[in-house]
Amino acid sequence: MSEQARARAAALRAEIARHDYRYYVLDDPQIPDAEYDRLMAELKAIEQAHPDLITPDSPTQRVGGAASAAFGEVVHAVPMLSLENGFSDDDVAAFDRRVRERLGLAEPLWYWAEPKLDGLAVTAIFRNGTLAQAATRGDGVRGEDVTANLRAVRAFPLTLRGRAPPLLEVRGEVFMPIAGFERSNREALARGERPFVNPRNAAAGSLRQLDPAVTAARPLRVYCYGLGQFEGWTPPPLQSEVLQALKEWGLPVCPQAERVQGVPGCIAYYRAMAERRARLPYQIDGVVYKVERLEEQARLGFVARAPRWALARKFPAEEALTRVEAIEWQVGRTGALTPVARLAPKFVGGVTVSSVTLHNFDEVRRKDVRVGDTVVIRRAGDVIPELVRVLPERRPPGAAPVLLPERCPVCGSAVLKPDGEAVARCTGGFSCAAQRQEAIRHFASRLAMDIEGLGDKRVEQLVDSGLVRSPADLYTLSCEQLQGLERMGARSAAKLLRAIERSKHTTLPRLLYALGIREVGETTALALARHFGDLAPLIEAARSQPQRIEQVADVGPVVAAHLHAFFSAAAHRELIEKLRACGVTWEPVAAIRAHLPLQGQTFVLTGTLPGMSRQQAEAALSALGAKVVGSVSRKTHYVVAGTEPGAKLARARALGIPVLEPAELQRLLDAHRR
Ligand code: 9MJ
Repeated sequence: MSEQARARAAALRAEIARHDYRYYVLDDPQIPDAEYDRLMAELKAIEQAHPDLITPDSPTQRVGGAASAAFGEVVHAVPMLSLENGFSDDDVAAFDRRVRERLGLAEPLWYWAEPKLDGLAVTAIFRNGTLAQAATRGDGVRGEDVTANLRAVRAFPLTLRGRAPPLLEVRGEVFMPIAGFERSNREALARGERPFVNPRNAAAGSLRQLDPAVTAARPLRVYCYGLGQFEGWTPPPLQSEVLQALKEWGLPVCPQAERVQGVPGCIAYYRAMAERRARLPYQIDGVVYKVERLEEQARLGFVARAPRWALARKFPAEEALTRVEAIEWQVGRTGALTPVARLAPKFVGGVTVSSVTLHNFDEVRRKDVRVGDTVVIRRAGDVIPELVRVLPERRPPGAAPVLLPERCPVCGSAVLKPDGEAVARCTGGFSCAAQRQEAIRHFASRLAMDIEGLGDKRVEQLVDSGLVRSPADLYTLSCEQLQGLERMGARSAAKLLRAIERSKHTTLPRLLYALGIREVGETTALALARHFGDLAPLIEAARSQPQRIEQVADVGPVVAAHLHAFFSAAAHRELIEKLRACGVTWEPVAAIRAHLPLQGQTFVLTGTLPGMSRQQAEAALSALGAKVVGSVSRKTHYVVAGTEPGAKLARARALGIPVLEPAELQRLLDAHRR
């Protein structure tokens, strides 16, 4: 009986594989689905009765094992290249010219032209004819191991037919045909789940499933279009013949590919596919041309990440008309006001677009977008949708130009847009809910109040819990309040409170910088502190005579305007009073000046400093009183040499000037922090 069962199971497997091949590769099914299902049921029954007869490549074993927690990493033996893009007939002609020049050929070349599928690139390794490993493209060098998931795709073979090479790696695109995409979405909606945005996302999302059973349930297809590594085989001379060989081994290839000659052939193929595009069963975003002869492909090689022997001619981004229903202003973490056009929802480029960013007020003016306007919108592939232009002839009467709001839509503070800047900002800072978290993170940062342990996550927690609405609230936090937070035990609460306590004694430049006033970085804060000596005279000048601020070295009207706006807000002056009331103190600047540790020392920087920009290094040194100059002379006290130092290092050596390594500079700065 068992021998009989073994033979029947083998026969069923072969028959099922043959029907898969006829269906997915030849697109010529021989039996109705019900008959196929009957074969599968019979095989399952035999395997259930005789589990020892189960083979790994049995079609019943496409989904095996449990869902994994993460994808492993795969290093591609042959990098997975991307494609150079072209957008016009001229780009195609230029590509063809470059190729023929490199090859030294005058006569027209043959190309293999194929649709450019919009899915997810994968690579699959067959060892001795059995699917052994599959991976995504990733960054082209390393991808994710999706072996279990590709095995679950019925349209892709587990074993190759005929006499396949002992090692064969094929590359192709996993995609979801439009009919399957629409069916999946109808089913998702019926279950109350969210539908996929487009077939491309559907394919990528379905293959990158930690549970292969989910992948198995999705109507995915694969078309192979190229090779990775192989052994024990000499490929035929032409790309089209390679694909024919893949097809004979049972791998699905795109049936709409063709051999074309020269630029006219390429352009005719593009036009024909553009015309057929809407009727194709799958989504494409262009066509791909590949030099037919493999030997010529090898001679051409590749540049950066794309082969010189291929070009993707992309379809133009799809455009559509819709109406602007409103223009809203969003306030970002840094207070930048971004105008957003709300649109009558429109399906374009594979997604429904219902809003587009207008970037900034200048852009609104330049395009003269108004509420009620009919506008052209555009979206290509992955790209975010954009508003191309307004159709002025369709403007409704009375549509008024958009005005920049005078008040922040979130907090009601004044909005400031300095002359010559494109971005308008809310001046609310800490008092604006949109900016609170970022403002407090900056306040606590190392070069500001330097509160150790108060990073992004903690600040988010403190703000979200409502415990901290302004920096002054940090100084009234209690141990009990902190311990009420997630992942915060008694010890870490006490540690954080100690760090907050330590930050109370600070310096004027640090405090000024911590306030997060636009354009007031560490260097400007230091210059302001030195000029005004204390906060009160600076506030006084900022409020009543901002032009006086422009007398400070390196400070111009923009900084003066920001200081004016900041200190004109009562909330900010109250904040400073609260900080003072909570015990925050700062040394008067005259006192700092008297004992600046590097006063009178001259530094020269050369090369790249790891982990620190040149500006940061200069600011840190000048905060300690040092002068940073551009060239080495006998008067230079120290030269700091990073990686790849210039001639300055040689000159320092010649003059016998001490040279510091980056680590030594860091130690020096750390020793004098605050
Ligand atoms: C797509 N996406 O359809 C290539 N592709 O060739 C086709 N992608 C490709 N070829 C080399 N048809 C790198 C990528």
